[in-house]
Amino acid sequence: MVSQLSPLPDGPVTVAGWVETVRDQKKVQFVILRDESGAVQLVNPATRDLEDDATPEQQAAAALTETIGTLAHGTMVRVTGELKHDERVKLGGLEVKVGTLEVVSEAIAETPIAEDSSLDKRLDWRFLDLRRPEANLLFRVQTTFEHALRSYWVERDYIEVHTPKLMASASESRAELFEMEYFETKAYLAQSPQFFKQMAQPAGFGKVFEIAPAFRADPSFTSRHATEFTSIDAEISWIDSHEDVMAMQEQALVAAFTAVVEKHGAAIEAAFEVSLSVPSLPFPRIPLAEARQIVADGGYEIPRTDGDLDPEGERRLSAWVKANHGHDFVFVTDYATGIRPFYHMRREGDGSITNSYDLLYNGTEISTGAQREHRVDVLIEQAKEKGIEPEELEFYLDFFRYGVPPHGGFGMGLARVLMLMLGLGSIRETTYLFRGPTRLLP
Ligand code: AMO
Repeated sequence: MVSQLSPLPDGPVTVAGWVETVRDQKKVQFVILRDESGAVQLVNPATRDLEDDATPEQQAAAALTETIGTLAHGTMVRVTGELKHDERVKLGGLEVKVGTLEVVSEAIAETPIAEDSSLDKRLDWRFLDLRRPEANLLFRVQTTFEHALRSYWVERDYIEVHTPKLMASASESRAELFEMEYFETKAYLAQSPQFFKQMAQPAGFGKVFEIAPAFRADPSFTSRHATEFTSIDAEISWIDSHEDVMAMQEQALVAAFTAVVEKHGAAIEAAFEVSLSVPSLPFPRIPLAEARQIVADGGYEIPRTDGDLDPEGERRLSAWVKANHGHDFVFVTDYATGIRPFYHMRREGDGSITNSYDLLYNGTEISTGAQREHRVDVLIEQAKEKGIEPEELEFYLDFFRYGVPPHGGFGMGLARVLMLMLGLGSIRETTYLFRGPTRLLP
């Protein structure tokens, strides 16, 4: 690894990676060699125009010069040479004088993408796009973030579940359902592990989490929607209200942000010009009606008629929270029954409000959570009210007929968290391979 060269003393080394650039001057050649850990300058005194009586060494040197002169960007090479520490060298004060250079895998000379290529073009060539150091860092941040969440839950005795992604029914809006032939019947791709993470509660699992794909047949092309995304879900038993779910989620996020800041804070600042800090506890909480008023007072009329915030409303609310509470996160609570799914528990004494919330981060929704309705008769009524025939959901309703503790949980989009954490413009950047209405390749 290139990064392992630095502490080595001057002397013989072997290093491998891909060619970033070649500067082929008359008397000397410079190659920038990169791997995922960094870049190093290779140097080779050029040997050209040999006399007829050239020695075998001179012929080998001329062959090396010719090889280096034809190296295309991206070519994979293995090099042996002499390492020299020299402060004048820009890339980390290191230089390797080439002894031998083996071309391990040639690259086509014309690279299909450049720094100024459109995002769509870069996604066409995602494996080349991912060679950018910032992209590599991004997925290291993702690894740390996910790992820290897993650790947080595992240390607290959660069980990790893997729910099926082939389903017999919708769990969220039917408008966003992928339907497929399934032998003699139809199947649907899971929009969320919702039903099956809830199933863990009557199963006596108590606390579960899952990090897995979710699918939405959403034809939108916004910067925050994908047709397949990684959903981080958790569900816990014996809660008093959604407040317990929010408390668990904010603590898990603080643990994950702490890990990311500790491990990558400086690199994130250098690559993305974002000074990431660990959010303070508790995150602010604002009921939806109040949130709408704050946005209205700020001079923005939310065009949606269903009572929810729209993306501009979310941005404005977050800006207000930042200015007034100094916080990047805000829980918007108390969503109206009309804009929530049938399985959300409604407020005791006020059926127009649910025990639910959305979590906004840097201006965008990253998560939805709620206490679930666990009383089967109430659940059936709420399903009917939303136009869902209880017969379609018998398997789910059965979960609530044999004893079930009060419970709740949340779902959170991984790519959205990363996009907002690193100040990037789209989840297309923060998804390893993005899937949208017009993208199934690569
Ligand atoms: P919801 O539908 O709000 O809730 O989804 C939860 C979170 O998942 C992410 N998300 C998406 N990310 C990318 N592309 C999409 N098309 C997309 N749709 C959703 C968002 C969103 O906040 N079952 C509930 C969760 C629960 O109550 O536990 C649910 O799925 O970050």
